[in-house]
Amino acid sequence: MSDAMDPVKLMKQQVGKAAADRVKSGSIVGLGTGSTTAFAIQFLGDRIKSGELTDIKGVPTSFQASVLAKQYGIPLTTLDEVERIHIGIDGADEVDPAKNLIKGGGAAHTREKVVDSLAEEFIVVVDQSKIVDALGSTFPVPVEVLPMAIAPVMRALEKLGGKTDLRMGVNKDGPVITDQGNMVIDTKFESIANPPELEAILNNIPGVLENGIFVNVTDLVLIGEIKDGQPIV
Ligand code: ABF
Repeated sequence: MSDAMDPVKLMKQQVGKAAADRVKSGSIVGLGTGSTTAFAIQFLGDRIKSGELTDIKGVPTSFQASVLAKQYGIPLTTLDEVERIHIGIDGADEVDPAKNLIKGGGAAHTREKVVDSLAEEFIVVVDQSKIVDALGSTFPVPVEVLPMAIAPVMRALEKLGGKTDLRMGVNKDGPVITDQGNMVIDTKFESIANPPELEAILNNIPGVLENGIFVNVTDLVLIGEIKDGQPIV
């Protein structure tokens, strides 16, 4: 099967397009990270190129998002220059029934939380596999940590009942380094009964920059699935 025919890829494309279609001319757009959002960025660029969308500025959540935005011709701005973000589009690793999220599989959750939480309308783009009954069912909570505080933060996370793993790069020859120059401790909890409480507790550990629990941020979840071999949103 050729790459273009891969139904999962087609489904991500459709979800990304559905999100990009909701952007209106004159908007400041939060540009998320990950493979699904990458399609939204591509479709936004297509709409700008065709002249259908005008006066768009993007606020990237990561180096990856800014590279893609430049590649697809989306003008960028920063939070120093704009007072509002009209619409944000981003992926997630888990989504619970209250639309709370676990994010950070791409190690970009610190900037994502800044940008996503400022969006007046925040849209999450995911496939069906990311929908869970309760956060933490499948995915660990990514915790971004100052490198000099890795050991004490790991001990503090273990004391809270988390199973910790310093995230390593694909070749396992060194830790993943975030866009801010920090490291990520993936922390698996048996269950997360109270996401807002755990989010606050984790961020209160000295040395922690941000964790991947996102509460009360999401307005809309666009879910892609494959039915009878066909991708649908
Ligand atoms: C970012 O990319 C993350 O917060 C999340 O971890 C991941 C989702 O990526 P994908 O769309 O590739 O599954 O949004």
